[in-house]
Amino acid sequence: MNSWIHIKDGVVPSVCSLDCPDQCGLLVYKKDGKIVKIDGDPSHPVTKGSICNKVRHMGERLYDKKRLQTPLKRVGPKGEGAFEPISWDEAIDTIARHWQELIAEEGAESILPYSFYGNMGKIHSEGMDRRFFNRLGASQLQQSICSSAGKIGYSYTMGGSYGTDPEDMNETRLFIFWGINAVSTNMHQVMIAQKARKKGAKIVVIDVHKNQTGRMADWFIPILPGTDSALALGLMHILFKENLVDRDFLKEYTVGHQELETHVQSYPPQLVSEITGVPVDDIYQLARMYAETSPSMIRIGNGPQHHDNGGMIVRTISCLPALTGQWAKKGGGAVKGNGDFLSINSRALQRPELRQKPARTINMIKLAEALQQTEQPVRSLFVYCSNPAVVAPNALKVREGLEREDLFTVVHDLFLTETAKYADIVLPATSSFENRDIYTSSFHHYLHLQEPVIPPYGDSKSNADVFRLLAEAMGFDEPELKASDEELIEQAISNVDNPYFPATYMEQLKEFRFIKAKNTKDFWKNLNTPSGKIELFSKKMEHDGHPALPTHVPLAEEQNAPFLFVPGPNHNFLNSTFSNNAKHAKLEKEPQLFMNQKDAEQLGIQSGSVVRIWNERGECRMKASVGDQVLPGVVVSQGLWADNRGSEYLVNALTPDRVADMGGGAAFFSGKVHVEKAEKASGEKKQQEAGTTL
Ligand SMILES: Nc1nc2c(c(=O)[nH]1)N[C@H]1C(S)=C(S)[C@@H](COP(=O)(O)OP(=O)(O)OC[C@H]3O[C@@H](n4cnc5c(=O)[nH]c(N)nc54)[C@H](O)[C@@H]3O)O[C@H]1N2
Ligand SMILES: Nc1nc2c(c(=O)[nH]1)N[C@H]1C(S)=C(S)[C@@H](COP(=O)(O)OP(=O)(O)OC[C@H]3O[C@@H](n4cnc5c(=O)[nH]c(N)nc54)[C@H](O)[C@@H]3O)O[C@H]1N2
Ligand code: SF4
Ligand SMILES: [Mo]
Repeated sequence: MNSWIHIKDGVVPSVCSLDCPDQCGLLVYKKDGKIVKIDGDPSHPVTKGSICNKVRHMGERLYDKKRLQTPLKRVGPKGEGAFEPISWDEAIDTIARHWQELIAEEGAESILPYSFYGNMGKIHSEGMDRRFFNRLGASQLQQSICSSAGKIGYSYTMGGSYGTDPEDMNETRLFIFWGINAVSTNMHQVMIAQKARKKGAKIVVIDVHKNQTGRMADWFIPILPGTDSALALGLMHILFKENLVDRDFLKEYTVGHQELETHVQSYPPQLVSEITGVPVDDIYQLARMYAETSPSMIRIGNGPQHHDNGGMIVRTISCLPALTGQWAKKGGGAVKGNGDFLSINSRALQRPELRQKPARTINMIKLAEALQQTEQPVRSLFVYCSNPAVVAPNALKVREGLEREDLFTVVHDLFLTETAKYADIVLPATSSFENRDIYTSSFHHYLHLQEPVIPPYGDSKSNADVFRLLAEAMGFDEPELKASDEELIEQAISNVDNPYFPATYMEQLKEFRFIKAKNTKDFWKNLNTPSGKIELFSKKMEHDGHPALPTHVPLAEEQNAPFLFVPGPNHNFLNSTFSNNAKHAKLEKEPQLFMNQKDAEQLGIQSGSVVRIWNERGECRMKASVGDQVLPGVVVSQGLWADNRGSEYLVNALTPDRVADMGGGAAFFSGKVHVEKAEKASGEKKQQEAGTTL
């Protein structure tokens, strides 16, 4: 296979590995063997040479002085960050010895792998690691933190993550960005919409926060958090009542349209307006615009599904395109995710048969609880591609768990993250530019090959290499645990049981680097739902304990605090990635709490006032930004910040670890908080005293 490692000076192709829908094709510029510039690959059919600022500045992260170069062992209290370097031999031996003892005394289920998608590469995020933990017999992790509620909700209607092809969206006349901050989180979707807008297309944004995406819209519709099902049902009410639906399409390609028509009579615009905060006239106007403007596509974001009722919200919104027959129009429909067009042979990659007996599954949202349970306790945690001390809900409780003296924690990462500070052993990870891997996008329809661009940094090792070493140290001699990255790729893309998967062979991947899913055009005519059709009425949902028809379900009642708190991601970080890199933190400046003028006046808060935000789970401090960006009763912050200023920006100190209605998903945005004017940010005080900045 190719490797660009030995090219000292020149431009080589690559792909972005971050957990972002766009999955951009990249060109990496090398000088004297180092990466000096990262740019977009103009030959990529969707991302077309443009990339975000975060990755433009990726070099600062790759060569950041704080990047880990050797394994470390802890020499101070957990959480403090005192470590000293050790060799790989010592690190791997220490882990293997601990695990052998634990397995003998308490069983392999006392070991919990904790990972997410800090690197989206299939081989390194769900390849050799899975084989190893299957063979070990460790507890399994339900990877529910991101989009699982929405994915399940969408799948009830559409049978999986299948939606409109972004390459057809130049035809689209109406874009509805529904709970997606696309300017920050899906920039190529915005570029496509902006281009269509030049030909007359309209962009509508429905969000709880008028952020940069809302400001770019032709029409911004503010909505109360967790009420989107009601709005979608109100739109359906009008579409049926005014006979704006495509009855031929409904008859041929859906099940349950008659039941739905009767059902939505109980969502009249007046009631919907009271639930959602959207004026009655706007509900009528949006319904008529949706019926009259075609093709239209709804880009469903992750925001609405980070609520207690998030699965049902996405389930409900995903019924809309069928009502007006949008699926039959080029550039019409919806996208929640497109990942299933390129699902690979995950059985061949992960080898579930290596597991000798079933093991429990722990939901990653419930990490705090899992670390505190005394019956069948978790006694060892292996964290990779994730930073739970910052990103997991109820984060102070997570940190309490990580402090347990009887918990043996290993963290594999590029940096000494907040989580790594609690580890007994820290292992240095390569960046994706140092690895070989394959990537599939959740937005466009391309499979990518990544070949190594630079050699491993310092003594760092890739995820797959670490698990190969651990397998050897544990005395596992199955050949599956010795396979090379290239063999893993080969297995992952061979004999794929997916009609859309391109007949891809290594040679083609090497030649073209990105290959498109095939025959996706009329996917909606033959779906993976029980009926094969678009299911407006779903028996499967009923069977799973949900209403069979789309329904508005109110948020769980929390404690008696006045504000719903929506702490989403920000522009310059990728979840907590980059929050520890000076360049990106500087671009982002500091987090703010957006609040409505009316609420602020009552509390004597002005823009720039430092506010204390708290509930029974924890407390945060940041500056207020007062205006009309959010509705009364709602406060919004952006960014998952590293502990640059103590933990005062740790928004997950406040978030609930309740599980959403579907897929074991997270309810980050359904928590309630109190807000009051504070004296000064405590970190700011400390910084002023010490005269330091980040
Ligand atoms: N720059 C940047 N890009 C990223 C990320 C990042 O951290 N930074 N993270 C990546 C990841 S892992 C993901 S999952 C995606 C997430 O990206 P998005 O899909 O954009 O999801 P969020 O930003 O979580 O939320 C989207 C919007 O939903 C709004 N919202 C919250 N609750 C509701 C609601 O009840 N109804 C409505 N209508 N809107 C609501 C929020 O105000 C926000 O503007 O982005 C990816 N891309
Ligand atoms: N309050 C609030 N919390 C949220 C969200 C929110 O909107 N609001 N969003 C949620 C969502 S959608 C998501 S997806 C999660 C994301 O949560 P995480 O998946 O934990 O994402 P990151 O914070 O980016 O952490 C990824 C870590 O992986 C490391 N890493 C990168 N590449 C590799 C590699 O190849 N090997 C190893 N071993 N490590 C690597 C990075 O250095 C980084 O420390 O956060 C969730 N948390
Ligand atoms: S983070 Fe997203 S937009 Fe930025 S380069 Fe990567 S894939 Fe492209
Ligand atoms: Mo995510």
